[in-house]
Amino acid sequence: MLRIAIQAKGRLNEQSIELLSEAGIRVAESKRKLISRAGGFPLEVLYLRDDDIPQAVAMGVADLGIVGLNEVAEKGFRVEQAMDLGFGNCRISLAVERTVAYEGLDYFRGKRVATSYPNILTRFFAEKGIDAEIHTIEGSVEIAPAVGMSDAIFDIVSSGGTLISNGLVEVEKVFYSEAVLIANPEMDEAKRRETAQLTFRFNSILESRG
Ligand code: PRT
Ligand code: ZN
Repeated sequence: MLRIAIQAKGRLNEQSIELLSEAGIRVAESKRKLISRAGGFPLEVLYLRDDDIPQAVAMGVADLGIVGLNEVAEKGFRVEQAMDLGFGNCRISLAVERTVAYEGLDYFRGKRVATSYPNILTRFFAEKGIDAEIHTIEGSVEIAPAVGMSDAIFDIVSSGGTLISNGLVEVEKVFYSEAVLIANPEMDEAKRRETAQLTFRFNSILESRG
């Protein structure tokens, strides 16, 4: 039987459950349970924090996972990217204070940038030959410039409202993300066949959504 890890609570939880349910898979919404047996498909659902999903799938604790591509790219665990799921769209962007006269990436040389995505940002700056100071902080990254902790931030943006209300402007869109289905690379043949049935159902749903 396949086991899929989904976010226990948060932005991706509801749409993950909805996708499964549209695929004819009944999933308990009980967020207190760590694991539950689905109805309508030979599947177990494991409820985790999104941060832990790439590792759980890489280790084979779960065969599959639904998680933001941003988490997959940041964590760097070896997983297969089975399909894009068309929800949870966002980007990770560099933003500076409104008062800065921004003229390009050179601005970031020697600057302090606060982020929860240090690996993605390190790769980006290395590619562009920018030497900046990356400060990793968990949560409330958007307040770092105002409190003097950083000169800029690298954070998730969707509507842009959070940046505006913190006096920041988005200056570089670096990484585009959406929810993806990831798979353990060492699944056996039987599990691969079950996964193919699942992705077939998911693809039909995404097509009908248009
Ligand atoms: O508890 P757990 O660790 O599981 O959850 P979490 O708090 O780490 O993540 P959660 O639930 O906030 O987000 C889960 C995933 O949703 C992310 O990893 C992204 O893939 C995706 N996603 C899509 C977003 C957003 N949109 C988003 N807007 N994640 C976070 N945000 C934040 C953003 O950081 C900003 O501060 O929402 C705020 C508002 O954004 P604006 O631009 O709409 O104002
Ligand atoms: Zn998280």
